[in-house]
Amino acid sequence: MSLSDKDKAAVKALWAKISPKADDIGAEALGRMLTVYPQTKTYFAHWADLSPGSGPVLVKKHGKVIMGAVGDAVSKIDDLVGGLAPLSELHAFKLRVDPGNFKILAHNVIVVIGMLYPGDFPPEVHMSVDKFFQNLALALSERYR
Ligand code: HNI
Repeated sequence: MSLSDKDKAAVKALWAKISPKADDIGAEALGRMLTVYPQTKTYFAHWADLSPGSGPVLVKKHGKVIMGAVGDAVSKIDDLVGGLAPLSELHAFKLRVDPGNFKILAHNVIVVIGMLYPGDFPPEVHMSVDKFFQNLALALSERYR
């Protein structure tokens, strides 16, 4: 399921369009993941309080961090495994995030892109973006083996 040149072009074009709003997309996607898939909250237990007060502030801050890494991955689209190796290492050995969760977050990001940019997200683009996130999730899972 490797990315074709057409997939790569579609992902880069969409990213160019949406990246100015990456922080908002990240916050909305992370917030939805924590609400809709509450099992993912366990990894953020050290944030202590995920609701009212400080919750949204931390979600916003971390949504930005995650989307920064997604943007970085877009720039390394030709070598996601190599480009994301340090991040894979961190999630595998330090954070110990079950790699199944990468697909859950990717799903939420895709939902939010579709919500905010319906006109830029026809099925063909959706498919290329989905493939990109599948590859990103696979690259992040690399160091677990
Ligand atoms: Ni993730 C920290 C990127 C998925 C739990 N994560 C980071 C950092 C980046 C990042 C960047 C900051 C690294 C650093 O401090 O050097 N994470 C990504 C990306 C994805 C992803 C690109 C997938 C698209 N992370 C997930 C998922 C979970 C997750 C699915 C858990 C459900 N990540 C964490 C946790 C931290 C983290 C926990 C540490 C947060 C903190 O502030 O302590």
